[in-house]
Amino acid sequence: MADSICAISTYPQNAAIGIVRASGPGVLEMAGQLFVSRDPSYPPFPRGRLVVGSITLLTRGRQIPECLLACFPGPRSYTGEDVCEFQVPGNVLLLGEIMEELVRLGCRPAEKGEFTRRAWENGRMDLPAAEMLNELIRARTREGMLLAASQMDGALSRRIAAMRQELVDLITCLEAVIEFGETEGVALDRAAMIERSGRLAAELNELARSFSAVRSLREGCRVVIAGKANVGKSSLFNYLAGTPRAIVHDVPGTTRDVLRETVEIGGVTMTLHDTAGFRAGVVDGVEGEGQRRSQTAMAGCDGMIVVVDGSAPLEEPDRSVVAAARAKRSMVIVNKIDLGRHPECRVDTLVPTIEVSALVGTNCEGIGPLIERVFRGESPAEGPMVMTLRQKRCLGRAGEAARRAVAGLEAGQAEEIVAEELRASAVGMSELIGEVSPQEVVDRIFAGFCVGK
Ligand SMILES: Nc1nc2c(ncn2[C@@H]2O[C@H](COP(=O)(O)OP(=O)(O)OP(=O)(O)O)[C@@H](O)[C@H]2O)c(=O)[nH]1
Ligand SMILES: [Mg+2]
Repeated sequence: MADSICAISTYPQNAAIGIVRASGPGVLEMAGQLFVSRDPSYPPFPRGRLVVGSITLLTRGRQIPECLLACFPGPRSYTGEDVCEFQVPGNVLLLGEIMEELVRLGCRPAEKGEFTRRAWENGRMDLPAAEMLNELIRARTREGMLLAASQMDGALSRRIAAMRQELVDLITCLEAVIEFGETEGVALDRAAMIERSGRLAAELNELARSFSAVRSLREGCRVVIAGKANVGKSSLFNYLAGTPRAIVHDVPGTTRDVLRETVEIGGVTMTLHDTAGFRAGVVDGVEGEGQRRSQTAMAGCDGMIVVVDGSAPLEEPDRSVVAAARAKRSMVIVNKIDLGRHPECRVDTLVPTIEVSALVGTNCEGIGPLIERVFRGESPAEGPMVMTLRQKRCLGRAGEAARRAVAGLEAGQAEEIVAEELRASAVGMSELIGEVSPQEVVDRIFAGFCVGK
């Protein structure tokens, strides 16, 4: 039988309210020992209702007034076990004292995510829903938070379970042919089999694709501001960040480290990266290292804002940065137009471009709408979506195996081999919904949670 656990579930900082939670055998009795209800008819405490009273710190012989207690007898509780929650004035020392009392009465401090792990182990929640809960807690963008919330209804697991049922049917057909093909003349309808497994593979593929569509919504788009040295990247970075975060200086090669600032522009959440400018011939020293960091940032980003100096001819570093940007979502800002427009500053017309002066402010109000147009994430379709890398990998394995099965069927491979691939696909699906789940995978998932969740 599981032991009993307790944890401070609120952020460990003095606040209006703090919550200590306990789950496992005996916690309702412990609550009865610690909590004195204002209403003398309790305990037993009513299910899920907040009861007003005080907490007795038994070791100190003191009463803490203005406390609330909620009890949830298992199995209809968050963890599936008996659960109690104390809501108390949010002093960290007080929360610690309550923890000590609970430990003295038989609880042990919970590990990260242990409440939710128990919920999963007791069938109160499937693995994707537990992951979504963690995404919801950890989301850094509003869109990501809302998306995670919308994914907690178990739709992904239901969809996967339905697909796996279809796979099982296909495998059963193949097994019948393998078993009775020769003796009883059971024949395989290959065309139908190809059609059905092809549809499954396509569906898996489509689900896996939803991962990249939701990623930028969830994490915010990573956008690098790049270009030649001294063109005004840091000036624009500061303008967009709304704060003089980066040093602006007339000496080329001012910025060396990559500076990051998360901003919301026109409803698009993004993390802007200001980078060291490129200068032909500079490869060594601090500036050379800065340029290498710029290259790394450019390689790893989702989108780019290229800045060029509109008052000067386009040079080599400009051209290669524009070329790198073409492979991504990107836009060009032609800066310094207050100094006049140089006829040889012709930018690739395929990339959306705006001409501004960061110094004077000319046209800067047009940057936001362009950013919105270029970097707004695709709105993910309705329905189940894949939101964690683990889920995507499981889907990837399931999808690849399904595609191999289709290829095998088309190439006239033996039923045994095709059935093996379909079984591999089913394993990927089972892993995704957590029915087959290696210990270390589960450990890793719950280690990503907060203590107390
Ligand atoms: N005339 C004019 N000067 C500008 C404009 N934008 C920036 N500058 C000036 O250009 C110089 C370089 O600006 P920064 O923003 O530091 O340029 P940077 O691209 O970050 O430069 P590095 O970090 O060295 O690569 C500064 O003196 C700015 O004041 C502009 O629109 N017009
Ligand atoms: Mg700079």
